[in-house]
Amino acid sequence: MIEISEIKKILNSKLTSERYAHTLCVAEEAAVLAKRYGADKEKARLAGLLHDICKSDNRDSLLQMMREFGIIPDNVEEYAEKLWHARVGAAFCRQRLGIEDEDVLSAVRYHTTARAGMSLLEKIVFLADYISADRDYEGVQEIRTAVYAGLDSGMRVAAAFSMRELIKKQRLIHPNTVAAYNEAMREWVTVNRLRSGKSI
Ligand code: DGI
Ligand code: FE
Ligand code: FE
Repeated sequence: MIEISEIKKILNSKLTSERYAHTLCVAEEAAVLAKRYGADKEKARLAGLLHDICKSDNRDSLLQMMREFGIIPDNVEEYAEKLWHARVGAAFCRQRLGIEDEDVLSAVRYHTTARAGMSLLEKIVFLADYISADRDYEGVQEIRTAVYAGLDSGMRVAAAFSMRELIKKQRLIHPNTVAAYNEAMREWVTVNRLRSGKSI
């Protein structure tokens, strides 16, 4: 198993200083959320550290790694280059760092789009990325409050925020992003129906 100190050295050399600082904040937040919500703290810290490992790579090296790792962009990824670092990052962790923990690898892979049926660790990394200490975008406080109220409310508020932002910016929406939103909302709609006494 690769040592954390070795991983930090690699991250420090691959990432811009701002992105490296973000990575440390996400690792810290993921560990806090893991403790709060009963996940493995060290796995959460590791996945948080690794989640943006390929974020500072340029387009050419991302394309090169996609070829090398056999990643074929789907018909949304073709039009959304910001999604590439997550899939390439997970493959990099497996192929170059020898990370074998599938839950850690999929937390890296799905940290940008999210997806339906996420594991506890996947949700924790996705949400930690949204609310880490370095984040100061408008609306972050509302998401922090929702995440600390519960993982389900966190997923609902974060998924809805993603959808609004993507539409506002006229970007394509990945099917995994839509599936995560629908899953988070389905439960909410059901609870509200039961509360209001409606059957459908
Ligand atoms: O890497 P970070 O900046 O820490 O954050 P991230 O990996 O969550 O997001 C990277 C970008 O990806 C951000 O600008 C939002 C965008 N994104 C997330 N889901 C989708 C998406 N972009 C498109 N086009 N479609 C998506 O479904
Ligand atoms: Fe990212
Ligand atoms: Fe990130």
